Amino acid sequence: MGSYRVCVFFTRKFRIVEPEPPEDVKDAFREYAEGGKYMTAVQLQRFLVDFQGEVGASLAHAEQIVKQALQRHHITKFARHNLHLEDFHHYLFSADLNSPIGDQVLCVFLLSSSKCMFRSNGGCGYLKKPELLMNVGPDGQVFDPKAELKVQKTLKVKVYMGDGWHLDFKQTHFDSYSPPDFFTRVGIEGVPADKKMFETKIKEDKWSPVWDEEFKFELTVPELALLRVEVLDYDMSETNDFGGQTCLLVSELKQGIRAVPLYYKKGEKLNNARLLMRFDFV
Ligand SMILES: [Ca+2]
Repeated sequence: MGSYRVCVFFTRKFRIVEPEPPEDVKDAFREYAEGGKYMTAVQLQRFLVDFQGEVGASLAHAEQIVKQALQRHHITKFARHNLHLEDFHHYLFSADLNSPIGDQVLCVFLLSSSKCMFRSNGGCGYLKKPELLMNVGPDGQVFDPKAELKVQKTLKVKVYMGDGWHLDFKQTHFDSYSPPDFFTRVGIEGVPADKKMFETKIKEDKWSPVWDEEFKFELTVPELALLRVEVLDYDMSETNDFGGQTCLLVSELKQGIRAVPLYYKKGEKLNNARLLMRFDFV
């Protein structure tokens, strides 16, 4: 009898509860669907241009997104051509459809060596040196990262939520008797003045943590700034367990609400684990 009860308890503890879309997503849906129940491709296009900063986003592109976002429903016959709030959220939280950077430059931070590896279209490449480093002043002076620099850009980074770990890891991978206790580290690697690291709160016993926390980075040399993101499972008695990481070139970062895929330490992509984040330059 006793063991039966324990078993039931575990089942309950391990159940995956899908969090609902964050308020920002609901607000954006309300605004761009103009109070309606569905968002049309035309309204989505306006969202892409205004909110996501994708100035060149065409209607055809928006229609393509609607099609892809609806694919999960397997609607065939009476296909609808607009998005429900859940579809809109699904699109935003899809690492395949809504990545935070272009295809060309994706860099993965290798914690062990403190080096950045850049992947271009699946292959490996090296980042072109920012022009700043190649410019030589009229008197032959070169860029000095230690000189007093003015803030050029402020980057606001919001970490809404995470999901997908339960598909990439065993139930007992992080903690043996309960779901993981995830928190996210968000930081800037760059010139000394720009380096900074923040942490979200720890969300106990959640496979799909919701943080909704915002951090601000004042950047003096945004050209050299890398945004580092790392998810960890907090453990009181041992070292925290690694839950994925990424490293994004700030100059390549797309504004707006984005799905951020995560990588293992050696640079391989986690199939499902990802974060929903927002980036804004002010
Ligand atoms: Ca833990």
